[in-house]
Amino acid sequence: MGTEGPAHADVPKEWPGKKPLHPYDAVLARARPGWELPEERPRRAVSLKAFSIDRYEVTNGQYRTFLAWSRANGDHRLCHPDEPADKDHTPRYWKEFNPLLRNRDYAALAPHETDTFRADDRPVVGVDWFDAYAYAAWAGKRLPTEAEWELACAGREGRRWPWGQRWDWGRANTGGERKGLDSKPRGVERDGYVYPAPVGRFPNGKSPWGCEDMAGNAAEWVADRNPSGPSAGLRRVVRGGSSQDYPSSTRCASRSSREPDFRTFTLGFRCAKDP
Ligand SMILES: [Ca+2]
Repeated sequence: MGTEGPAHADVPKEWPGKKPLHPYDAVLARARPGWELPEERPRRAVSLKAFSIDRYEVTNGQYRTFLAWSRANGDHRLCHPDEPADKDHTPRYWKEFNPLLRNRDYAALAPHETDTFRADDRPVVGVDWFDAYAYAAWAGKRLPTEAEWELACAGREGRRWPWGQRWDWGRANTGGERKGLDSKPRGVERDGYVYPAPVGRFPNGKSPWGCEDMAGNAAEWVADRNPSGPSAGLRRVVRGGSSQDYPSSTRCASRSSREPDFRTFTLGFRCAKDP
């Protein structure tokens, strides 16, 4: 285990058969209260205006409709002003697979099918922040702010994960289980999905607001820059973790950021809307 302190209460101190603790245990253990990562601090109250937010991540099927419109019209007037000229909004994995996914050893360990990143009922991934912004505007919506996203995930009671305070492998599509994070043998994909699952496949993991797949499945772009404020950075914030992240990275307060033109097979989005 790591040096942070005693293991999280949800993590057995010893595996069956007295197997020593795996280093990955420390990753889950950070979910303990008070062990939040530095970028999650300080906690502060934020006042929000009324808003609505999507129940599901935006799917390939929904995005396909937008893309057809975008290609037919070549109209980028709704797009973000910083978007590169004549941008192609096609998701990356509708066109190609990156070297990691083409790697034979990786594909054997984590196989994917042609439809894994293209099926209508799965979240669209391989979209960058400009794609997400453009889709939301086309749909008459917008990207949620980071604060809106967190409220929709954690509720007013500030849940650690969308369903509550304790980690539960059956409530989200995350990673980690193949590394032996729980008492199952290493290599078992306990939630059934290495990559994004069809949206809404884990209804027991819904948030107090009824939003699904906020923990895991596709990680989600939000509107904010990171860092925010007067010296705002170029990167945009990503929330919720993905199908390949450890449970600690799928907490409602967990956050990361990426350059706005970054595309990967774990990253999608959902939309919000003013009432
Ligand atoms: Ca998600």
